[in-house]
Amino acid sequence: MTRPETIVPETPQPPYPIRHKSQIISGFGRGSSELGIPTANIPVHDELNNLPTGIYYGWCKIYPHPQESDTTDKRPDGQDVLFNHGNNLCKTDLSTVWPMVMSIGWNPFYHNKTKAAEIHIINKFSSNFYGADLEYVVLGYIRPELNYTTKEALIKDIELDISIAKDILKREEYAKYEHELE
Ligand code: RBF
Ligand code: MG
Repeated sequence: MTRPETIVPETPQPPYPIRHKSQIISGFGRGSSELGIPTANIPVHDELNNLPTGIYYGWCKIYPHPQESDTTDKRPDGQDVLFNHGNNLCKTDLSTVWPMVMSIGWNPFYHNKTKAAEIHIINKFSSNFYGADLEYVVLGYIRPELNYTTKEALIKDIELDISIAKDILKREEYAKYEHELE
């Protein structure tokens, strides 16, 4: 399938806005290391599970998880991940409402066996924040999940998603939802 054109309504249409707060869980660890596009994985709760698989846009905010000490968790492949629960983030990282893109689905390029929901925050952070809480509001749909013949083609499409999301979120009718998370 070739990438279909993104249709953007004047204002977010039902079922959007979809707003939630979830704790970041460990993913496959590929976003950062393989694609250079880190994603915060979150549980696929019912409201996300009911959406068509694909790529979405919206706003999000990070909160340190109310827990003082670091812990470790295991990735699906058994590798250990350090959970700092967002305690290392600076004031600006925590007070900003960030633009985001979200992927919900099976990652056909990687043949995942379970459905994942992942948020890429459009900003360069100096460290990770596994175990922190993410509050997010999903405002619309960009495109379906696609398969690719190369990793570079997947990265190129994700970069286009990011640029589309940034443009949409600048529009007044979409920008105003930023204040719902403040
Ligand atoms: N994976 C796919 O297999 N196909 C896609 O079309 C696809 N689109 C994505 C779009 C965005 C904005 C993001 C953040 C991720 C996307 N992914 C896609 C998921 C990607 O494969 C995943 O983030 C990494 O494998 C890390 O888990
Ligand atoms: Mg991830």
